[in-house]
Amino acid sequence: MEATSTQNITTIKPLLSLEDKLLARLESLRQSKVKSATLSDETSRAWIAKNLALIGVPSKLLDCCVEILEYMGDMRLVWLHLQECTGCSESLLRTEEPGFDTLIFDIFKLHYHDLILAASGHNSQKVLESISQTPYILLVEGSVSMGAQEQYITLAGKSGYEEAAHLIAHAQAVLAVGTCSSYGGIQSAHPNPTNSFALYEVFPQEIMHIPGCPPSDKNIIGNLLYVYLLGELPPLDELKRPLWAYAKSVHDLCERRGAFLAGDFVQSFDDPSMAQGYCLYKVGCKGPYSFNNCPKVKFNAKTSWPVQAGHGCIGCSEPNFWDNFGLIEKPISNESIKGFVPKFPPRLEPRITEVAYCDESALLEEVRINGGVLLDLDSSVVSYAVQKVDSSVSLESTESLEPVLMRYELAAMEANPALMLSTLESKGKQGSRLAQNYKTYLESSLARVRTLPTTSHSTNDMLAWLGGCYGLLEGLESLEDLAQAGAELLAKAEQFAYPHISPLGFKCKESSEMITLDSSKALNNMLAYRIGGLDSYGVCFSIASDLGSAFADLLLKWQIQGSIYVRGKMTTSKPFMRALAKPLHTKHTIIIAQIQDA
Ligand code: FSX
Ligand code: SF4
Ligand code: F3S
Repeated sequence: MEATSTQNITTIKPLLSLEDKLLARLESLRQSKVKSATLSDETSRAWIAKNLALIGVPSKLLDCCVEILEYMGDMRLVWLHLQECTGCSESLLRTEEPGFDTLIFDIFKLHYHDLILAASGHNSQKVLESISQTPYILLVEGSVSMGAQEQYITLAGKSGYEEAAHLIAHAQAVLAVGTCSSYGGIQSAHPNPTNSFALYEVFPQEIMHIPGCPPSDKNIIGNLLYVYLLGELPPLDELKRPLWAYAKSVHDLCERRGAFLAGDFVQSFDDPSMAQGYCLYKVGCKGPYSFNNCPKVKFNAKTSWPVQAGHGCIGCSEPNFWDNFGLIEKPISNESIKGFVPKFPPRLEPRITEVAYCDESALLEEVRINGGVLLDLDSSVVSYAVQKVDSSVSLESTESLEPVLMRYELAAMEANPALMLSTLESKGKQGSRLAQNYKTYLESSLARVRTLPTTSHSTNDMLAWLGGCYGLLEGLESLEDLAQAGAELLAKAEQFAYPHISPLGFKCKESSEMITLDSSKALNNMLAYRIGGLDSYGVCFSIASDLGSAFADLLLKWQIQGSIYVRGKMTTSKPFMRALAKPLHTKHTIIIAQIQDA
């Protein structure tokens, strides 16, 4: 076993660092090309240095990068307009330091862009046609009409589809600029009268997405710079967005995040607290569900961004955002989906096998011998198999390979909502402010929580603890049947009409045979979302999903081998199981274990 893993390490080629890649690329350019630009002036160097920081290239590589760009001086850019509002071009035009002119004449050479081209008519068409002799990178703004509607967008007599197909086929790289070309945008929103599509739905070539309606100039330029420097696309997420710009949510980076966590929400657009930096979730901000770096890079020469200007994020860089995020100025809720025709991607339904065992010890022996984990959420025990490694035994010996079972118990958690609330109040300024807002805005829940006894109700029964959370959110008459309240929470989670999970931040932490579900951050978040107007269905859905992710993260950290057996009432919750399976199902078989008495 040990010997094999060592062999694997030596046969895997280590991934090249960004630095190695850049140095290797410069070397190969030196051997294959001559320089076709000079960028050693201070303005160009300062600009390049600033934008290297944006895409994560260390500043010590400035000279190397300047030289690469000098070799790339013969590369041309073609910007094709299909169905769009020209907002993406407008966004780029407002770039600063250096101005747009330096950008398109010195650093990148813009060959064709019909909005700013001096030529028009036949002459502009000739400019576009002349590109066939030169290497070029294609940027496409706008979606493409297809079928009987193909002629809804034409350029010099050709359909948008024909022109795009020709240019995409011969480009060195294709960048979809804006949400329209990336995901269809407003044109393909219901009822899509021009039968328009995103580029990736029509063309087979690899296309990188720079979504946003519009995207910031920084995200357009940064990605172009990356492609010029590295000669390849940057690392992308599953929606083909570059991670350097789209890995974090708008909410993660937002300057009003502190107000969100304190439960301080702008109540309406004429509310003076808008200017005090209160959070815009209640007036519709979709920042928690939108992945983009707007708070960091901003727009219009870094002047501002939507939330700074006083309007919530509308999710403009997410697929089908016009149809999928409910009402623009209200939080998503089951109520708001009425009358909408959303285009949600199909939910991942993990392939789950059900297996019956006559007793628990038989299943545990199975896990021990064949590897795997038993997540027993009813008895709150997690058991998993590991290879026993004894360093005193030689590697050739098979004795050291006997697997053993590790056993962790879930630490008890406080399930009395009245005590959860008093803990919150004692958690610093932000916690007490949140508790205060809870009292103001969730008055009816509070009234019922106040009638509960203040004795501790500590439990490691997951469902009972969820019952306590539900009590805190919605109020609870008594502590007698917490498990019933927990089941209600899971039932509500099932009914949420949207796929958007409001991130809460549960974490599983391990220490000497115990697992502690760290819920301190998650409890604050769930209350903040509820105070901010996310409906009860949405909060319950997020709790079940986030818990599933927390357990998945634990298993990922343990690097479990083999099948994942899950047992208990939580397995009936689809949101929980989906989130648990999402990061695990490609490597593991997920099995619901039914254990009967022998
Ligand atoms: Fe407009 Fe661009 Fe939106 Fe689309 O931006 S700002 S409609 S993403 O293609 O022009
Ligand atoms: Fe910012 Fe919107 Fe998140 Fe509030 S909900 S913190 S305004 S991103
Ligand atoms: Fe768009 Fe939201 Fe940024 S609306 S511009 S992704 S803040």
